[in-house]
Amino acid sequence: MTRDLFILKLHDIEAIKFGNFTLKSGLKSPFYFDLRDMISYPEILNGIVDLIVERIKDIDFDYITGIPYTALPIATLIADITDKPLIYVRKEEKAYGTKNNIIGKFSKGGKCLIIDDLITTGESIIETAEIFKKEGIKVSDVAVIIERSYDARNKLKEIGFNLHSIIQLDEALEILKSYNRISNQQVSDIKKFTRSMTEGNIFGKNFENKLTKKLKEIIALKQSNLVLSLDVDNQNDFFKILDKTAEHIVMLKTHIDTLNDFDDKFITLLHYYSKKYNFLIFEDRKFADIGNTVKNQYRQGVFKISEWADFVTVHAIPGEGILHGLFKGIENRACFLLAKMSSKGNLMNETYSRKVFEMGENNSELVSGYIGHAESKTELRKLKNKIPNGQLLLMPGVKLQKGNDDAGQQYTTVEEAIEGGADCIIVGRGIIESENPGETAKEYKQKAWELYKKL
Ligand code: 5BU
Repeated sequence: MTRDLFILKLHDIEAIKFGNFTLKSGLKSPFYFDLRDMISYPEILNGIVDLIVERIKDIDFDYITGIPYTALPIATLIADITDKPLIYVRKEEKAYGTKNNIIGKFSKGGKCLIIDDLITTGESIIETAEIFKKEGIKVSDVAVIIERSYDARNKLKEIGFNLHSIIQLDEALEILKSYNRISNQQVSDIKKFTRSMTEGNIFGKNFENKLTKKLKEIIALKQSNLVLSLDVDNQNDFFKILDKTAEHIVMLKTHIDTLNDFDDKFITLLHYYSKKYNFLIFEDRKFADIGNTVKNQYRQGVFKISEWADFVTVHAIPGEGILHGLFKGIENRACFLLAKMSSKGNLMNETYSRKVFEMGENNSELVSGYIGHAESKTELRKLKNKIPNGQLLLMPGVKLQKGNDDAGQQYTTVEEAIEGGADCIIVGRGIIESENPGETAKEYKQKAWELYKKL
């Protein structure tokens, strides 16, 4: 079987899929590989075995192994053709008896060729090689079917392993494109995605800080994308509404300086609710001064925001000094940068938003995501596509119906927001001015979650 035909067949059986997939890490990927079912198609299985046998014919090795589960049957067939003994590492550690983690007969000093189906980070290959090493088995060559990332090759090289791949991701994309299975746009989206994964997520910086992760966990756990903006002027109304809505929200957004009767008890009660109902606290302070000033505004004064708010909002306009001023010496806090406001005629244009994303990407340990708004899902999607992987898009200016208020606020619908790529919707008056805020919050939550699940 040729490599072209092999890739086309993988596409036919949906072992290679294109669309919008959420990976285990929560990242959204434009493509997905799952080669597990390949073993049930004899023609494809034989095809790949032949391609691997051809690829490894000049390599010197004594044993062969496949990483369970997918690569193990493949390695078995190759062991038969090449007449080499098969050994493998058990997937679950043995709980009793001799701690024999390698199955099969081998002698110390032998050299083992590792086979795997996909390589992304190289972690599972390295883990397997370590187990072999402990038992005196050497590894210097690794053969994989699809090489998804280039950094893995370099990483393996650094530790003295040669990687032999049947096909690299870019080659597979070219083949599929030449047979009109995917468009030029899809190819460029996938390349953009893998580039940002390689640069940002796997070996170097992780664009997902601890608080981003926590928020994503709460979203998944509470099956909600709802952030409530509880803009009322007194504690009594505040806690009355919170009591009815807390179970539905992932984050509570405050404008602490609009409360007429703020006192320390407010913070104590707010914390009680956030623990009881598992939501994060987000003070929409919109800091916008030089680093030294925001440092004091954040820590001092009546509100001492840094002591109680998990997140704050920050304007990128003063430059990144604002982030360093805010968070220096402070742990477990992060912010959302304002990328595109919801108010009519705001001056944040595309170039500005792009620069904001750059600043957020360079400071991902402090920036969990962005506030962005667009009138339609197409426009919002354009914004979303520029957001670094792992960071979030929160959208204000959302109501059940489109419209405006009399002070420049523009509303679009839950559908436009979620289908355009918002990870959370920020809703204020749509909920707090309703007759029954608890029921309305539930309605927003369910509507958003239904749409979000379908993406
Ligand atoms: P509303 O009642 O749903 O319109 O409230 C929206 C909230 O979100 C309100 O607290 C605003 O200050 C906040 N907001 C916004 O509406 N638009 C923006 O671009 C940003 C914040 Br940033």
